[in-house]
Amino acid sequence: MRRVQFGNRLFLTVFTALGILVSNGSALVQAMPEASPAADATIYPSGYPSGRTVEAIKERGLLKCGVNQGLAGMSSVDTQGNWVGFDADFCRAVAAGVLGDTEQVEFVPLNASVRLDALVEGAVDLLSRNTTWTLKRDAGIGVSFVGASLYDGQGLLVWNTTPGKTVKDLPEGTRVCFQTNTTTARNIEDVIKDRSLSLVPVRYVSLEDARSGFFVKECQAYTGDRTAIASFALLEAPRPGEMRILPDVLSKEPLGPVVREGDDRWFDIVRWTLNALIQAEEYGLTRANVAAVARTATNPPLRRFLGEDPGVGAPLGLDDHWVRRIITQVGSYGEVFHRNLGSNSPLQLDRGLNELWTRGGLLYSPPFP
Ligand SMILES: N[C@@H](CCC(=O)N[C@@H](CS)C(=O)NCC(=O)O)C(=O)O
Repeated sequence: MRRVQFGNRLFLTVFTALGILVSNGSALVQAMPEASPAADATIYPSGYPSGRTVEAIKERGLLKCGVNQGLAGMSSVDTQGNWVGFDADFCRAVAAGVLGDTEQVEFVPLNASVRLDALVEGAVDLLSRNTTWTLKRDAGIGVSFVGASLYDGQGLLVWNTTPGKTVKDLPEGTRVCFQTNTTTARNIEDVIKDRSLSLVPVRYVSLEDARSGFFVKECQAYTGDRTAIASFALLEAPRPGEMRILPDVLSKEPLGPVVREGDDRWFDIVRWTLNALIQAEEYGLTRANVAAVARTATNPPLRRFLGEDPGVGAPLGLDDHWVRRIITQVGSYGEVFHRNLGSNSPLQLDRGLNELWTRGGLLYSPPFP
């Protein structure tokens, strides 16, 4: 296992300096022991070694899941105080499979700058937070992406007063606001260079500042993941009718769940949770029909998938009903998508690439046993 370079004290300092703790009762701080020279030597400050993530989750009866602090559609707190969104539902799916209940999640809100350090340091078991799978992240810093849960791409939001049909028509000197410590920042800088565009990058450390930079018209454009800017334009902007999203897709942004490197069992559980959501949709299973389908199923792989016959749990050290619980409590991939981002949500996003492979999309689960 690779040793993690981030010390406990550095971690606390970073978190404090960036002031990320908007969580329910500062859960993150409570999860961390006092910084001390002894604790500095501890790789995982929450008190468990890599390789025992599942045991630690079961002992505490809670999955610690890192999510966005507030990005409607992906993860945000609703008017009843519940975390909702596509990424939040993925946390719930993992909890349903491993712990038996979607309620057994502690949502830990994390900003762009600290999200991966938080995972490496053990403050969360899983990061499910609009995070793009890249080589540099997957191979370089002690974390592993289990797969892509949402195929996104980078886009541009502009005020209607800004002329231009696509990025290349934007007037010389157009100022573009964005958040640092994201793939967004690297991409826009690359695009400007590669296409010799005369756009002016305007960088902000916090999302709040980047957004308000755009709102108060310090910038004529804002760039980010297309899902995020759709959410931002429709649900957060004070005057949504006065802005538009350009058709450009500036990059590939495969967003996916991330785990700490060094625990293959945990990696497999999270990866196969994603596959289970996709496979459930391929079987046509929903929260509403899963019980009835299980009662009448004759197809052997489907019977095993739903725990009617044994086999789906043992390779992961789980019981044979883990997949069934996910579908009963959270639904299939399609239900999660539609509820949070698609036709049953205010965002009304198309499935696009996030359609099953059988319908021309990229979602493909390897077979179950
Ligand atoms: N997918 C990109 C961008 C992710 C990202 O953090 N986007 C920003 C802008 S929409 C965000 O969600 N910020 C929220 C925050 O920092 O609290 C990445 O992984 O770097």
